[in-house]
Amino acid sequence: MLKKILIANRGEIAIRIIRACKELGIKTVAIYSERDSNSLHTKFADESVCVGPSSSALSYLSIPNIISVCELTGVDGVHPGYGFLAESARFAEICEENGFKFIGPSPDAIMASGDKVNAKRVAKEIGIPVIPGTAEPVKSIEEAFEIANNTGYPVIIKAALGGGGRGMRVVTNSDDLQKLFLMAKQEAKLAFGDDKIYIEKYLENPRHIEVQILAADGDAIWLGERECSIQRRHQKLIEEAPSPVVSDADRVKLGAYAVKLAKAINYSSAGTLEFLRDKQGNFYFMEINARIQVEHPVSEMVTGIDIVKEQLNIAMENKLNIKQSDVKIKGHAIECRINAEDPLNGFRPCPGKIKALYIPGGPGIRIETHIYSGYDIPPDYDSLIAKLIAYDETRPQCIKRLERALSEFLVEGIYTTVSFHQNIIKEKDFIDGNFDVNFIEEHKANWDTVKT
Ligand code: MV4
Repeated sequence: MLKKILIANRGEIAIRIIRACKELGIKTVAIYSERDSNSLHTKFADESVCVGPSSSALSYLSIPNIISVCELTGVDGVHPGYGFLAESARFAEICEENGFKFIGPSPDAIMASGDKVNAKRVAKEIGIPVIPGTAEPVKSIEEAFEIANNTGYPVIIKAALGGGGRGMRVVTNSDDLQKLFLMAKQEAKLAFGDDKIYIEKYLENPRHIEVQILAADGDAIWLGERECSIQRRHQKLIEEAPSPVVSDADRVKLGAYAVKLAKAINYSSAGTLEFLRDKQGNFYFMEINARIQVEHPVSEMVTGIDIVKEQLNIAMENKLNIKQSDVKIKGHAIECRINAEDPLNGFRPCPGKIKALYIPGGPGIRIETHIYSGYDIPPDYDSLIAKLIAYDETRPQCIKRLERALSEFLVEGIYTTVSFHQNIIKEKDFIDGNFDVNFIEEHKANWDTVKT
């Protein structure tokens, strides 16, 4: 039983978790940095405790400070949200060692997911398609040449502990391989403390499609996919469910892959499996995200399942209370991530005071945000200020609803990416569902609200 939990996060996701707890009768403890003393999550929680100065490293990432607050307030669990300590196997382990239930996967499952080469090897072993290339870390330059010659150029070099686009290098011909191989190794060592790297065939113009799962005690179910190809510099901007290009047969196939892999690594809690889809429509498993994700609401809208409540339930009962046959995908949902950034100035972050605010509403509109009129956005953290989610029966209706809600969104005092989203959803290729991960790069020249 969870009577009281600590939320090791801030912003909209801390509020999302507090809301789920309130509805389940679980008491909440918020933590905050000195800079966040006026942040909304501190007001919504039953208790809130300062864990350090503005710097994340000394507050939201300080394991000793957070564990001290757990002890001080007598919680029996910790929800990490996303980012910060969400995928730290060490943090999950320390929580458990001190008797605080970690509301997420086990340390072993976090580690198995965090090592991309390992996840890929396991996937391949159980018959899930993976991108051609190495199944083991590449040790020598000779080996790198052999793999690249076998798959053919271009190839991509990735860090085993990278993910999310960090530490990647595309190699277009054999002349560049040695140099980029050594650079990638060095960078991986610096960024991730581990120089393990691997090589894959580079897929041109892929789509990023991910599958939401819930798992507990050897059991797992899938909740459909999310289309996440609309992104800029590896930051997702728009996510939707279902994907405009995934057929019912594909969905069942992807779901079966996801469940099989979740069981193979004994995964528990909510998680996501990322796939790339090539131009021919083939799917390849890429990596596992061992956390609740920013874009989870679109899956919630089309399934009617509260994924955060399910995470809490799994942590309490160590079993799933939903059967696969209960999961039905209905309607269409699209999420826009609204950032405090200036699209006319290279998406420079724009912290500062919100002078006036109108938050859209009406039928089929859901907003996840921590901002309010008078709130001073601190410069120290992620620039996400709101998620606008539209839901309707069909994709065309959903786009019209989203357009209507974006036009109602009023944030004065700072620059936001609302206008940028208005540009995106007006593009014919977006409306037609005809896009891939290069959509923004290929279309931004058409938009008068964007300068990079
Ligand atoms: C790739 C790829 C093409 N071929 N791997 C970027 C994020 C990281 N998770 C993997 N990524 C990619 N891996 C191969 N073999 C292209 C990307 C990629 C990408 C993937 C998903 C979403 C946006 C992307 C943007 C650029 C490149």
